[in-house]
Amino acid sequence: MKDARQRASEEASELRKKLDRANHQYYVLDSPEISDAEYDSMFRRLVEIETEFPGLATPDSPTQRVGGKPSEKFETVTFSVPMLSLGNAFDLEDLTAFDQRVRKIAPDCTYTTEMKLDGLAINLRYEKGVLVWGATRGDGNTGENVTSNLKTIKSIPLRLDGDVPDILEVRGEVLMKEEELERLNQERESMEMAPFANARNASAGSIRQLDPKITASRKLEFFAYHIGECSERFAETQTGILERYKGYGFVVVPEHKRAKSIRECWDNIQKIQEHKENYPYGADGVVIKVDEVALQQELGATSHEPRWAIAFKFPPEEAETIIRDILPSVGRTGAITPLAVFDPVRLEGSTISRASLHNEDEVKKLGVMVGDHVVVRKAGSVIPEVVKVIESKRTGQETPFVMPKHCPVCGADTLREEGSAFTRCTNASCPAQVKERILHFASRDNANIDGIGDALVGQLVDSGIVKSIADLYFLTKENLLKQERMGDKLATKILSNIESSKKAGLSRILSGLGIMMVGKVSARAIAASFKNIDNLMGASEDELRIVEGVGEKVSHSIVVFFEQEQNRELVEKLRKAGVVLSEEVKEQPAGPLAGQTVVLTGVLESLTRGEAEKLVEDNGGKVSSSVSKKTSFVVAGADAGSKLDKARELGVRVLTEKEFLELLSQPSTRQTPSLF
Ligand code: 0OX
Repeated sequence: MKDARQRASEEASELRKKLDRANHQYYVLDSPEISDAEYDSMFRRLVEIETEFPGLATPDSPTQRVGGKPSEKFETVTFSVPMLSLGNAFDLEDLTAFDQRVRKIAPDCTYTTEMKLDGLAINLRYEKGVLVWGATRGDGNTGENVTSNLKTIKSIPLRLDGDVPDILEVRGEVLMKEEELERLNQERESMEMAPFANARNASAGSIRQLDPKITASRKLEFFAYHIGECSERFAETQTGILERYKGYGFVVVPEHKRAKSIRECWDNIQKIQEHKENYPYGADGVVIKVDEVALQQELGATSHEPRWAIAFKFPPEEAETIIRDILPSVGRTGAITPLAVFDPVRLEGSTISRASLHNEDEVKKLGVMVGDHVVVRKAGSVIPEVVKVIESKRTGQETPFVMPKHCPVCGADTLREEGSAFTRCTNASCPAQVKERILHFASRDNANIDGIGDALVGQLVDSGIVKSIADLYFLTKENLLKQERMGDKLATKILSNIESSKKAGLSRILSGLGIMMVGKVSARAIAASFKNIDNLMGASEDELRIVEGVGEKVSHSIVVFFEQEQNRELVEKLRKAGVVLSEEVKEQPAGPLAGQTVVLTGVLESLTRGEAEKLVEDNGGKVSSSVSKKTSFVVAGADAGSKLDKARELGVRVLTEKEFLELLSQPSTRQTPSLF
C-alpha cells in the first residue's frame, strides 16, 4: 500500500503538470482552458502539499513563482559564452555594407529579420530541463543572478519537457506592454514616486527588485531569441532555434521571417515599421541575422558584437510642441542650465515636457525663445532634446531667454568665467547646489545610500537640518520622522543605510565629493595610489599627475578643492562621523605584468576583449582605455585605429596578440609601483 507521502508526491506532480499547462495556455497561447477559480484551487492544494511535505517542493514547481525571500544583493554569475550586444545600422547603406562584409565570408547565406524588443536581455540556464538560474546581461561576461524574480514571470517555463539538451541557455528579452507601463506609472504617481521613463527602465527596475513579490506584481513577459551555452548542436538555423523554443513553450521574438537578400530584409523592415505603432510592446528596431548557425560561427564576433547580426534602429520619433518657459536650473557645481518647458508630447512610449538646453551658447545656437514652435525628440531614445525651431510659425510675440544675473534659488551673483560655457551661482552654500551635491554623494556609484532621494533631500536642506554632505552622518531618527511621508520603519532603514555607507571606502567617497573632473574611474585610481585622504590632501599637482589618467586639469582641480577651508572642514566632519577615508589595500596579484598598464585595441583573433582584460588583470597588470606615456604597452589587433597611432607617436611598445600571449608565459622582474 502506498504511504501518504507517496500519494502526496504523485498528486503534487499531477497538479504541477496541470498548472504548467494552464499557465502556458493563459500566458503564452492567450487561450485559457480552465477558470481562474479552478487554477486557484489547484494552486492552493499544491501549496498545502508542499507545506505538509517540504521535501516534495521542487525548484520548478509553479509555487516557486510567487517569490521567495528578498535578497540582500544579487550574486553575480559568469557566462561561459559571453552575452554579446549588436552593432547598429541606420539606413540601407549601412545594411548594404553589412551584407558585403557578410558575403565575403558567407556568399550564399540566408538572413532572418525579427523585431528588436527594447527590454532587458536575460540568460536562462536549464540543466537537464530544469531552470537552474537566470541572469541579466551585466557587462556581457558577468551578470546579476535574478532567478527568484525571473521565476515570477509566467511565460518563462520552469521545466522543459521532451528532448532537451543537458545544458541549454535560452537568451531573450524581458519587458512589459506599454499599457502596463502606463498603469504602473499611474500607480507610482499616486504614491508620489517618479514615473519610469520607458518600458525598458520599468522592466529593468522590476527585475532588479530585491523583493520578488514586487517583481511578481508587474506584468513582465519573456521573449526568446538566442542561445548561449548548449551541450549539443541545438539547431541548424536561427529559425530552427526559435521553432524548437516554441516547442518548449517559450514565446519567441515576434515578426521573425527569412529573407534571401538584404533587399528582402529591407522590405521586411519597411513592413514592420509601418505597423509598429499597433504593436503592444516597445520595439526600437529590427535585428537582421544570418540564418545558418554554421555560417554564424564562421563569421564569428568582434570583442563585443557578432559579425553575423546587426540591429537596424528605427529613426527617432519627432514631435512638434510649444515652448512655454525656459527656466534657469542650478546644478551641483552651481552651473545654471536653461531648461525648456513645453506642452507635453508622447514620444517613443513616454510623455515628455522638459528638455535641457545645456547652456547659454546652445540656446543662442538653436535660436529658441519662449513661445516658439519647436521639434523635439529623444536623443538615443532616452534624453529629451529640442532639435529645431519652426521659424515659419513665429508670431513676433516670442521672448528670448536671458541668463539671470542673480541665482534664481539663493539670489547670489552669477558669474560666467572666461573660456567657460557655463554661468554659475557663486554661492557654494546655495541650497540648490547643496541638494544636488548631497544627491550626487548618496547616489549608487558613490556612497550608495538608498532612500536619500530628491524629495527627502529637498526637505532636509530646506529645513536647515542638512547643510553639507557630512550632516547626513549626524541625522537622528527624530530629524527624519519630522519629514513628510516618513515612518519609523523607513527612518530606521535610511539610518542603517547611512551607517553602512561609512564603509564605502575612499574611492567612492572621493567621487561622491563632486570634485570637478574627478569621476568614478579617476577616483578609483587616485584612491589606489594615495591609500588615504591625508596622503591625498597633502599631495602636490606633480605628485597627483603620477597617477594613471590624472592630467594637468584634474590634478589642479583636486589641489584647489582641498585648499578650500570649507572642503577641509567637510573632510574633518566626515572623519569625526566615522566615515572610512582610506582604501583597503588590495594585494596586486603577482605575475609577468605586475605594475604594468596595458591598452587593448582593435579586434583580437583568439581572445574576446573580456578574456584579454581578465588575462592582463590575472597576471598582475592593469587595463587602461587610453594611451599615454605611462602605458607599458599596447596590444593591437585587426583594424586598430587612433590608439595605435597614439602609441606609435609616443613611442609606446606595440605587441601583436601572439606576442602578448608569449609574454605571459615568461617570468617577470618588474615590481608594482606604489606611492605609499
Ligand atoms: C532584441 C534582440 C536582441 C543577441 C546576440 C547576438 C544576436 N532586443 O529583440 N539581440 C538579438 O540577437 C543578438 N536578437 C534580438 N531579437
